[in-house]
Amino acid sequence: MRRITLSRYLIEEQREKGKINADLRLLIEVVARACKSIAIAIGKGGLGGEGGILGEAGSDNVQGEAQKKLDVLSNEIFLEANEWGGHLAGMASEEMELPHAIPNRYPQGEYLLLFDPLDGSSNIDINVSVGTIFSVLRCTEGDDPTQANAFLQAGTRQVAAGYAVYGPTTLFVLTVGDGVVCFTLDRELGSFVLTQENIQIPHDTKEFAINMSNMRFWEPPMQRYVNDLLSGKEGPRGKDFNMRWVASMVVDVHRILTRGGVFMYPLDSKIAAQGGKLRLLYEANPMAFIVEQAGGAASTGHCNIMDIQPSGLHQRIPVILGSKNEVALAVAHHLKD
Ligand code: P6P
Repeated sequence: MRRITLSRYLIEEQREKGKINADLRLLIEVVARACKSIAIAIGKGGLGGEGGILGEAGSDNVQGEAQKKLDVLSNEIFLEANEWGGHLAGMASEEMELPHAIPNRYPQGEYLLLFDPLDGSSNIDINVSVGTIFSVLRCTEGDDPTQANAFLQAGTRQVAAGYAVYGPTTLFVLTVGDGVVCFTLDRELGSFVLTQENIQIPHDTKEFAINMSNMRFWEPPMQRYVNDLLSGKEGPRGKDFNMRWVASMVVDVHRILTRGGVFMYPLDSKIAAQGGKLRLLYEANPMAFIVEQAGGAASTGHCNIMDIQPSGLHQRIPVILGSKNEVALAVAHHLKD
């Protein structure tokens, strides 16, 4: 494979395909640089700073979830890296209730950056891979980027999305609407190098990802669908299935991008009042954009995720995404009811 760095890939997407402009190219490069900084911080684990950077921060985020020290640090890294470049109108994060306004001392750009700075952070203390998820929108003319309303745009309006995986290797997966590419951090160079291009998710699969401990709380369609998977060869599917659940969405989605599968976090009666577990704007939408660009599908069970008109910055929704024929079968169960 050609040894293409992220910078060269972005320049070629801009110069030869006109897929992005200079500001979006700068935005993505700055996001990738912030992910490198997060990877370094995570790599220090218990060695970083006084008493290490593992463990609880002693605060809760807007979701009411106990923050890890690295949640707070990763959020700060993203804000500091992105606010001065002149490419952003504003930022929104899982870790902050309200949007982050670009300080007046810096110029403003046309883009809105939404992110989950450290997804799967419950895995940090047990040294399991975690990641960062980001989504890019344009600020609509006349919208106030300091207000949540400017960010409440359907996923189909995303201009770019991606994630980083902090694992045995540090990966940066990206779409700018021209397919999905994956870069691997060359730690000697300090650059992300293209290692997979035109990623395609197999349309069928024998592997599903879901937190089975919630089964008794699911709605009937999801129970029926998963029971069919569990029935295996003797059941209506006529084949056996394997199950994986890392509890880091970025890792479960990256496995699906790599070898197919279906990832589900359905409604359950414990979280029905919240609308689901995963957040629409900075988890479900960016992952849906990536999965669809890789030939997969992403649904709530009742509609395509990217068609949803958001009602709130931290809105949660049920998620079924991955191999498109498998997603279609899960959706069919929901449409029967
Ligand atoms: P559970 C991580 O907290 C996260 O938001 C996703 O990354 C992951 O898929 C899910 O929650 C795990 O949820 O209920 O299995 O801990």
